[in-house]
Amino acid sequence: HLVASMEVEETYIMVKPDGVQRGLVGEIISRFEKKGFKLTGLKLFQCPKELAEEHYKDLKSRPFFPKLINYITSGPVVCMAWEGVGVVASARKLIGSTDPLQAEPGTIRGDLAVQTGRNVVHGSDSPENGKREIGLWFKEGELCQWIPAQAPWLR
Ligand code: FUP
Repeated sequence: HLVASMEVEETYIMVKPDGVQRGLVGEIISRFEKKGFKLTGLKLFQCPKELAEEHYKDLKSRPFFPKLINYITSGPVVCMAWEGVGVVASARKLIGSTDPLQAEPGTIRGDLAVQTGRNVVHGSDSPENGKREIGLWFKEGELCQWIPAQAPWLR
């Protein structure tokens, strides 16, 4: 079990349109950088409706689905791929609960948001979805594999 828990994972993190509009991009990126995860992909992107629907396909039957798609496509988002040991679950902790009013202070949503429908950031909920979502949002040449020269402990 020790070996399994040390596995390097990748997760898809996205600053949603409200985060971009409110000028929270730098603040949100900082939280993951300071934690010690490695950025492997980053871009500002206007999401087409079809991609938003594919990304959230598991929520298709939910009543809020049309509003969710409108929200995600309402302006540019910042797409990120992050890599690290245990990054999927750790990023979810840094992000906080889906409902920002329930999210703990110290988390991104707990500190920066009040509405579930405007919760500023997305993070993959499993290593499988991390891979799936990075594949959806990034083309191959857009990702970088690198070793932090001054900080090999981030590897
Ligand atoms: P999370 O993994 O925390 O992003 O939450 P979910 O995958 O359950 O939901 C995805 C997005 O759907 C949320 F970020 C916001 C939206 N949502 C609503 O608008 N209303 C809800 O009741 C639940 C989710």
